[in-house]
Amino acid sequence: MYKVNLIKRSIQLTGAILLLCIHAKAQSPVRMPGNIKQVTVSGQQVKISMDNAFAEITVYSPSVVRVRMDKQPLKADFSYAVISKPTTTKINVSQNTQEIHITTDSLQVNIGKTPFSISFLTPDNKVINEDEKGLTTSWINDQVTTYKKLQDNERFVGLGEKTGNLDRKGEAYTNWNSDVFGYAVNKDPLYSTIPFYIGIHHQLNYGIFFDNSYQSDFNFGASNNRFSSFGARGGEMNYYFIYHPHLNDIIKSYADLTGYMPLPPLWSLGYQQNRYSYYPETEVMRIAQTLREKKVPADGITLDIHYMDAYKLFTWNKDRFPDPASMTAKLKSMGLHTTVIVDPGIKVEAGYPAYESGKAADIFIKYNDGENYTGQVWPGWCHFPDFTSDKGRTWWKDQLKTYMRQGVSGIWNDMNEIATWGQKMPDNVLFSFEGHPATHMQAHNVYGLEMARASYEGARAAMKERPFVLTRAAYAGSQRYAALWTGDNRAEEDHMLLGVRLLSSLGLSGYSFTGMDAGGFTGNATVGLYTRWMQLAAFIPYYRNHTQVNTKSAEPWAFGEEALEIVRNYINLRYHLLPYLYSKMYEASTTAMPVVRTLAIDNTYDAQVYDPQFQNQYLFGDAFMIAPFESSASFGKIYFPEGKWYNLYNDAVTSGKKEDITAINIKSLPVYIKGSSIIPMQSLVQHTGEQPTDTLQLHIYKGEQAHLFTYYEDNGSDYDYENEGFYKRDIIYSGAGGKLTLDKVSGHYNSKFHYIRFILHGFEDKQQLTVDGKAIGVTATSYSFLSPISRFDPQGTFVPADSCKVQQFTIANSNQLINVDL
Ligand code: NBV
Repeated sequence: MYKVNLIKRSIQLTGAILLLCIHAKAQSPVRMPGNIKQVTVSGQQVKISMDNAFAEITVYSPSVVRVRMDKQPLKADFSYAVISKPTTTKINVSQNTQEIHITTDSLQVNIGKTPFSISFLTPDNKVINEDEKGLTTSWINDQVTTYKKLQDNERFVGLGEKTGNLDRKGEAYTNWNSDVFGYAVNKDPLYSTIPFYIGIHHQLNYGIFFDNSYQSDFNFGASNNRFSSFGARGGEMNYYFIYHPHLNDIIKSYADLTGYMPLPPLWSLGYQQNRYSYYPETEVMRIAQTLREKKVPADGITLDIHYMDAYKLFTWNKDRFPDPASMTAKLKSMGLHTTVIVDPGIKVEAGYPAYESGKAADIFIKYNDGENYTGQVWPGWCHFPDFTSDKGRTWWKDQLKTYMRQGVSGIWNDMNEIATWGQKMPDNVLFSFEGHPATHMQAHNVYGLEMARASYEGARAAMKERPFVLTRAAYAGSQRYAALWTGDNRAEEDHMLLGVRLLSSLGLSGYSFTGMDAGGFTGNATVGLYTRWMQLAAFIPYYRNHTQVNTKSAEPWAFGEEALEIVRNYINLRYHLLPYLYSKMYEASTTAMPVVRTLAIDNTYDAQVYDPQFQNQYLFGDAFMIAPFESSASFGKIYFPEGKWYNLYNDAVTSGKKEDITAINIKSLPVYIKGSSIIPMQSLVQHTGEQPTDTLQLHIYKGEQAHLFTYYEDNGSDYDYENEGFYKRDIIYSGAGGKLTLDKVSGHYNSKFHYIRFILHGFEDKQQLTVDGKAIGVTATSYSFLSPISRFDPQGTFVPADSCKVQQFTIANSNQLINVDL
């Protein structure tokens, strides 16, 4: 009996222990991938099965490797962001019991087998990035996260439109496109999702693009000292690892995956006057005439929601705008292009043509029971087009044609997060996702991207000229279709400075055509803040002044005569700089090198550029360093990175790698030119349709470094440039050697400039120099980038602006090689 009992007990005990073990294992709410069980290599791809997960590692190029993982076998591949396929790359794959080893010419990938973990190394075995052992990739229910070891002194930059410091170390962020009216300077998330960041440590840089459209979370060592991580609330782990020694190449590889911006129409780089809202037509015309009378150069006027009849999309309020086509024509004859706002909400109203035709075409997003989703926004209760279906986009493109027929040149996509009153669109609303239905949870962050796509493709198809398309919400890839502005900021000093960082971060994230509401959207700017912000925005690609309904007027003349003079000076300078800016936008469209360039791109390992007191400084293109300060500042501390820097206004030189304190006043924004820069400029015009004089001014700044500037010109309006209808030449300054070469021109467009005036800064006084071996006379003159200002003179006469002592000479422009010995 006793024996039987003992046996029974021990059986019970073993059972209990066994149960406990099973229970403990099954109970961990965090699911790990486990050990690798099977490996299949096919071409550039390694397929892996693990105890609890599946993975696919694909080499896209020597520097780009994609990692996909899921709890179940991987589904068919699909992305709204990525438009490229792997390029044929020489790789080598080997394995032993411990690990799989993949090598390319630029990178080694080591995949640990027991358990799964991945690390990326340079060819000479330096760790660039590695999974945090023990955490690697895991799932909590449907949420998937990858944890990377936090490297010593690691920095993180990018992640698109994100508040906070340039270096994001210690911060965490969420991506969920949100309508954030009058957001706080530390608000997160804002309107767009660009899940791409760059990590920097030990003189190594890498990029990670996490392509997952669900709500995603990034942690750069916030509340922990162990890892950086990225994860999403659904979908698969799907990231691209990019390694290059230089940040610009990392950004370019990201653009190779997600696309480049199209070359914008030249007019969209001119100044654009906005307000919520200009109406009726007489008011629009008054603004247009005042711009011209007051000699404020401008190229665009934007119509906000009040142009519509009761906010109904694709309609005009006929009392306010009786004949839109004739109004846009009148504006065009004055050199002003019209942009109209479009919101995705289509009012549910019997008889309203857009509603009826949308219903008939069955293009609205729906609940899972098939009923159209109805949400409330400007016009009242609305349905929303499904931009994730071809049918939805085609319907939208068709509707847009009305605007194009009426002479509209720009489409401004607003509220496309999707924003609805209450902002909580139900999760069980379904989107087509190109025929593979997805819930709102998966589709939310790409809705803005696909709306921008439909608007771009629609406008492009309906007009001969290039359209201007603007968007508020975005996902990675939106740069292919639209410019982006940073939404409803506030007329406050720290918002102006935050705006600069948002644009710098967007630039790091492949977005070059960006801007912000200069002057601030909510509230009323002080005269100083308005003036400073408008100066700053002259050095931002999308130059827009905008303000909220019921705020004070914010046109350049609304802040008094002095502010007008100063602001006009900078708008003038912007127009003088159009040949430079257009060339830089061309560069961005071909290399993704941003136009608002944080100093971290060229000075990645210089700790000073991340210092919060210097982090707002940026380069506009490659030549201008802008130092933004609060408008009330009378002194500012500036950091000059390596190189030689000229004060824009008087050519005073500061050598690099040092801080300097400078006196600041509101009449001029602190701007410095990097030694060796090449800056093409033109004479003043009131709009881009007006011809400048036929002389291109080519400013050359003496420096030690060699420098190449690609000069680019075309007709600025249509697609002829796709058939070589451009005028392009490399201009090379040898630096120390003192030689300047204008390479042979490529393309068959005739430059508008028949002469080139060389304006030399910092060169010795010479009476002559040689061009193509022939001596040519040089004149010493003074040169001012700004016009005199009356403000500082109590007598009312003009006080001359600061000027630079330069040397000038002019030659006839020729398409052949031109050699100048400086
Ligand atoms: O359409 C009105 C505004 C627009 O002016 C602004 O630029 C957008 O960001 N729009 C938001 C709608 C809501 C404003 C409170």
